[in-house]
Amino acid sequence: MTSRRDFIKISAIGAGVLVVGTGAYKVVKALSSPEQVKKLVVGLKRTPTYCEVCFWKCAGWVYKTSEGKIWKIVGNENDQHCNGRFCPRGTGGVGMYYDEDRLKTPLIRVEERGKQVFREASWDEALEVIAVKMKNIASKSGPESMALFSHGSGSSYFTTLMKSYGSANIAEPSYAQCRGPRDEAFMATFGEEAYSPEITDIRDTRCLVLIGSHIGENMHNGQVQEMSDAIDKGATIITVDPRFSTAAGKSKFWLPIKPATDMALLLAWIHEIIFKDYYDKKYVEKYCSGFEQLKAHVKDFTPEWAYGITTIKPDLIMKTAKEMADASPAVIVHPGRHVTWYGDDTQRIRAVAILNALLGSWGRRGGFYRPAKFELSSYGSPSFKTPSKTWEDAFPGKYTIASSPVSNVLIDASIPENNPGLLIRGWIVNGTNLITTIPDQANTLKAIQNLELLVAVDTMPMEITGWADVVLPECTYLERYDGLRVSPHRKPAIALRMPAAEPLNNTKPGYWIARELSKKLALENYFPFEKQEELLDWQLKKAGSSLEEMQRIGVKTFERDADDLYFSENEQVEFPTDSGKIELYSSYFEGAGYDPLPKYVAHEEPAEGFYRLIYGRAPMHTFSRTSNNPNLTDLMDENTVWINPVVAKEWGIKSDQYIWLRNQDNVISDFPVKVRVTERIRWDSVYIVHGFGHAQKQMKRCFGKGVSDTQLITNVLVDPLMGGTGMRSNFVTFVIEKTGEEVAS
Ligand SMILES: Nc1nc2c(c(=O)[nH]1)N[C@H]1C(S)=C(S)[C@@H](COP(=O)(O)OP(=O)(O)OC[C@H]3O[C@@H](n4cnc5c(=O)[nH]c(N)nc54)[C@H](O)[C@@H]3O)O[C@H]1N2
Ligand SMILES: Nc1nc2c(c(=O)[nH]1)N[C@H]1C(S)=C(S)[C@@H](COP(=O)(O)OP(=O)(O)OC[C@H]3O[C@@H](n4cnc5c(=O)[nH]c(N)nc54)[C@H](O)[C@@H]3O)O[C@H]1N2
Ligand code: SF4
Ligand SMILES: [Mo]
Repeated sequence: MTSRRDFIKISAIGAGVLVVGTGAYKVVKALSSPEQVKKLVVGLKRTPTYCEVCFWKCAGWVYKTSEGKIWKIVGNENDQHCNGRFCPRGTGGVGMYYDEDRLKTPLIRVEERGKQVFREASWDEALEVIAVKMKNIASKSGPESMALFSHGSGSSYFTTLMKSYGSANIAEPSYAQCRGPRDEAFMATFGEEAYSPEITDIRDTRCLVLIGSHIGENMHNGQVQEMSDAIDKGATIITVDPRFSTAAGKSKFWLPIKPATDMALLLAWIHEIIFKDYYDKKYVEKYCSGFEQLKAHVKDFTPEWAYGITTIKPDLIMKTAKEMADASPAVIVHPGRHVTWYGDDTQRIRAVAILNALLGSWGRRGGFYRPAKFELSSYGSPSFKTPSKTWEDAFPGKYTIASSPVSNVLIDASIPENNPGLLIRGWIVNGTNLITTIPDQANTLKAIQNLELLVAVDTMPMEITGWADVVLPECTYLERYDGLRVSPHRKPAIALRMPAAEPLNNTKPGYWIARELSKKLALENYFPFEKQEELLDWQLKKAGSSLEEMQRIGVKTFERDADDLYFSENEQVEFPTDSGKIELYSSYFEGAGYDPLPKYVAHEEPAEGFYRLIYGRAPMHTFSRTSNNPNLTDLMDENTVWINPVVAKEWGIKSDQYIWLRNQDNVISDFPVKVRVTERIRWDSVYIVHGFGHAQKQMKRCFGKGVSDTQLITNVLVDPLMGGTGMRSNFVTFVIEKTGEEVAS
C-alpha cells in the first residue's frame, strides 16, 4: 500500500522545501524537523498573512530575523486551508519580496505600444494620465467601454473602482480559462457550484476519481493533504490521465485515456452504474429528476462502445464503475478545476456531476460537504450606476449561460472589425498576465493595438506590462493589508493579511492605488475609509473581533450555525435548481437551447508527425507568476517536453537534448525546450508545464527558459454555452534545428 510518506509532501511548519514523487521529483532540500524550526523561531517577531502565490489562500505567519528582515513564511496551525503546512510555492513566497527584478516605480510609455520604452513617473503623474484618459473615454464612448481584467486579492478594489466609474465589464481568467465550465455544470445539476477551495470531502472518501486533476502536481494544499490521509486510510484512487501523473503513481487504477475522449468514458460509467443497478436508488428517487430520460439516453453507451473511442478496455471501465459503487456514497468523481480543455467542457463536467448524483455523493460524508462562509458586514457605500451596456451586448446571443463576464469576449470586443455591439476601448489589467493566460496571443495583441488606454498593475515586469501605456507597481502581498479572507470551508473562518514590511522602492498596495485613482475621478465616496486597516478594523469589530486580535491570531474560525455538514438521514432537501431537485436532465440547459444531457462529440486528431500538446502544473511553480522567483527557480528553472520513447526513437531525439516545438499553424516556440523521454506519456501526446518560456528580458532569471504552451495554443475551442477557451486542441511537431539559431547547451 502506498503510504503518506511516499506521497508528495507539503513542507511542515517552516521546514525546507521537500518534494517527493514517484521518482519524478527529487528531495530538493534537507528537511529540518518541525521541532527544530519551532526552536529557531522562538522570540522572533511574526505577522499574519494569507498566501498569494496561488488561490488556495493558505493562512500563515511571516517571521522576521532579529535584524527585522523578512525570513520565513510558515503555515498557521489553526487554518483549515493548510493545517499549519505550506506547500513549496508558499514557502518560497519570500522570493517575490526579494526578487531584484521587481517593478519599482510607476512607468509611462514613451514610444509605440509594445516597444517597451518607458520613463519613470511619480504616482501622481501616472494616475493623472490614467484619469484623464478614462474621463475622455467616458465622455466620448461611455464608461462601459472600459474593461477590467483582474485576478487575485486586488480584484475587489479595482472592481469597486470600475463599477463606480460605470462599467460592469470585469473579468477574471479563473472563469473562462479555468473553472467556469465546472461551476456552470454543477449549478445546472445541483443548483450550487463546487467552490474554491472545492467542497470535496477527500479526507473521508473511500474512492477518489481524478479525471485529469493532477493533485500532487496541482499543489492545492488542503486537497493534497486530504488525499494523503485518504490513501493512508485505504481509499481507492482512480486516475484518468494520458500521462502517468504523480497521482496516477498513487492510484489503484490508472486509465491512460486517449486525450479528448473523456466524455465517452463518463457516459460508459453512467451506463454501467445505471444498467448494473449500482446507483443509489433511495437518493436518486428522493432527490433527482430526469432519471428515466438519462437512462434512455445512455442505453447504447456501453463499455465496449467507449473502448473503441477511449482505448480503455471494457473490463477496466466495468471494474472501476464497481469500485465507485462499492464506495458510494463516500466517493468523489472530482469536478476538476482547470477544465477548459476541448470546448465541450461544460457538458463534460455535467457528466461528472451526473455521476456524482447517481452515486449519491453530493451532501454526503466522503463525497461533497456543505460549505459554510463567514459573511462580513458591508459598509453601505453609494450604489453603482447601471451601465447602459455590458459585455453581454458585445455579441448578443452568445454564451447565454455564462454567469460571469468572459475575458475572451472582452478581448474580442476590443477589436473593431469584429463589429461588437459594445466596443471596448480601454483596459485596466490587475494581477493577470493576459499574454500568457489567454490563448491565441495574436488575437490578444491585436486587441491591445486597438486600445486607447492600457494600464497594467503588477508586481513584476511581466509580458503584459511591456504592452501597457502606464505600469503601476504594486507591492507584494508581504508588504500590504488586503481584504479579509472569508472563503467557504467546513467551518466559517476569517483570515487576516497584514504587512510584514514596508513596501520596497516606490511600490504601493492595490487598495491605495485604486483609492487614489478614484479621487482623481471624483469617485472617492466609494472608498470611505482612507486606510484599509480602518475598514478592516470596522469589519472585524462587526464580526466580534478586532484588527488587534487578528494581528495576534491570524485566523479566527467559528462554529457552524447547525450540524449540517452533510444531509441528514431523512432530510428533505430543496435544491436551488428550477425543479428543486438535482437535475440529471437539465431543464435549464434545454430552455437555453443547449443539450439537456451530455453527448459525446469526436474531436480532431493530430496529423501524421504531430502530437497533441497537453499541459499542467509543477509542484514548485504557479502559472507564470513564480517563474522568476529566486527561491523557486532554484528548484525548477525551465520546463521540459515529455515525449514517449517510441516517438523519441522515431525522431532520433534523446533526453536532455534541446528542441523547438512547431504547432499546426506553423508557430515555432521562441525558445528551445529540454526533452524528457519517458514512458509516462502516451505516444500520441506531449506534455509541458505551463508558465515558462518568458520573452521578457527584464526578468533575468526566467527569460528564455523553456517553452510557453500559450504561444503554441493558436487553435481555441470555445465552449458554446459559457465561452470557456478549450486549449488542448493544438498539435505540435519537433524542430531539431532552428535556422540561424544555436541549440542551447
Ligand atoms: N496556456 C495556458 N493558459 C492558461 C493556463 C494553462 O495551464 N495554460 N491556466 C489557466 C488557469 S487555470 C488560470 S487560473 C489562469 C491564471 O492566470 P493568471 O492569474 O493571469 O496567471 P499568471 O501568469 O500567474 O499571472 C499573474 C500576474 O499577476 C502578477 N502578480 C502576482 N502577484 C501580484 C500582486 O500581488 N499584485 C498584482 N497587481 N499583480 C500580481 C504576476 O506578476 C503576473 O503578471 O491562467 C489560465 N491560462
Ligand atoms: N503547483 C501548482 N498547483 C496549482 C496551480 C499552479 O499553478 N501550480 N494552479 C492551480 C489552478 S488555478 C488550477 S485551475 C489547477 C489546475 O489543475 P487541475 O485542475 O488538476 O488540472 P488540469 O489542468 O485540468 O489537468 C492537468 C492534467 O490533465 C491531463 N490531461 C491532459 N489532457 C487530458 C485529457 O484529454 N483527459 C484527461 N483525463 N486528462 C488530460 C494532463 O496530463 C495533466 O496531468 O491547479 C491549481 N494548483
Ligand atoms: S497551496 Fe501553496 S501556494 Fe497556494 S496558497 Fe497554499 S501555500 Fe500558497
Ligand atoms: Mo485556475
